[in-house]
Amino acid sequence: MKLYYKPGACSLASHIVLNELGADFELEKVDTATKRTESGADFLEVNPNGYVPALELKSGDILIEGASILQYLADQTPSSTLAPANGTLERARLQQHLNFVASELHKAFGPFFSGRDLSAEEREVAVANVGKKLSNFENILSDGRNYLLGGDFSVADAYLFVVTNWTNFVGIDLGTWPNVQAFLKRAAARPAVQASLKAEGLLN
Ligand SMILES: N[C@@H](CCC(=O)N[C@@H](CS)C(=O)NCC(=O)O)C(=O)O
Repeated sequence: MKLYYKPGACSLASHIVLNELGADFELEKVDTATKRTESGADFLEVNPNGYVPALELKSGDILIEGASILQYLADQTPSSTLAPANGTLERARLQQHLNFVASELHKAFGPFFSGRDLSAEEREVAVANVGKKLSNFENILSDGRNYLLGGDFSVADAYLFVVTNWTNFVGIDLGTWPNVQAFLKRAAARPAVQASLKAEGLLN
């Protein structure tokens, strides 16, 4: 398998899950501005939408969309605790969290990554919007659970980790969301997370 990624981007969640599973995989870095991969290939031939993550399977099939890739990877090892069995309420709950991270929290960071400087007012609106979405997870984690589904780290936690970690890059203080802050620290300490951050050049 080959994961097309950009350092620190949402593709990091798939990278973390590959490492959590101990999977055999290669990485290929993508410059999403030029749409070229590090080997010089045209990334638009891999994903015509031009964004990471994209997963190339041994068969040559390409899977895109982070939430699909994460679940596909977990399902390759049914004994793993990264995703509950298909058809169960727990699996639907996992999908609820994945969808919220993708369509609500991830998208709320859009203004920060627009490539232009935000005015003070625009920044205030964008920070408030991220905060509103973080509160969803603050509430879920407020019963003392370690991870979104309860005890075990799941693929939704990998995605939530990556996106909440962006608060460090855009200067949002997580002090208002102490349970999310503790979650971030807990997830960051996982060996698979550390290995992925290191491989993407995000740790010294
Ligand atoms: N709907 C896609 C969105 C992926 C996405 O937003 N990727 C970003 C990085 S986090 C990207 O590659 N942006 C570069 C671009 O769109 O040119 C998914 O959920 O996988």
